[in-house]
Amino acid sequence: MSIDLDRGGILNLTREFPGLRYAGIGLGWDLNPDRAEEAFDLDASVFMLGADRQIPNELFFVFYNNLKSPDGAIEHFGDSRTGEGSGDDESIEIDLSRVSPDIEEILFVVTIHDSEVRNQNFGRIQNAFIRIYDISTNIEILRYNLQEQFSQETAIEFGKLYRQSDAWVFQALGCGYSDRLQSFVDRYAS
Ligand SMILES: [Ca+2]
Ligand SMILES: [Ca+2]
Repeated sequence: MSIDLDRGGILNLTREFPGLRYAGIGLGWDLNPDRAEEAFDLDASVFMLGADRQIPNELFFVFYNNLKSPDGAIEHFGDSRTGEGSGDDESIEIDLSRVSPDIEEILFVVTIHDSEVRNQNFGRIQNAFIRIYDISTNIEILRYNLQEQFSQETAIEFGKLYRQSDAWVFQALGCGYSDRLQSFVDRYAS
């Protein structure tokens, strides 16, 4: 049965699911119905961080223009331009066995494309979630529905995977920022 996490909640994936190798990360969101006519494009991105919380090089920043990490561990599937539908809007696949040993943390961020130009923020988004499923069985392992009310935020860290001894642990984050994607690149590639 899938485990529901609240903000800040953690789950030790390796301990609870020892056989897990291919993890699917599904991220979803919907527009508030009253603004559904508007062009509103959310993008999921992944930062693979070393012990210094920096990406080893720019290729460890996986997003719509760099769909695979250089260690072959992560592949980003699809760029939903609308968020239509209740299932995953964007998804990422991870082969946990192939993550570079230099990588200590895998951070999942969702940003609003052209938020400044379009004057958009997460106040108009509802039903946001991140979930993890086992790709080999298609069974959902955990889900974090972002219950928090966001308003001015234009970027949200949905969650992260991090190493703890020999295990991978997931933490639900739900941390909002008034940032563009470039601000995250600046922060994690300084
Ligand atoms: Ca998108
Ligand atoms: Ca959706």
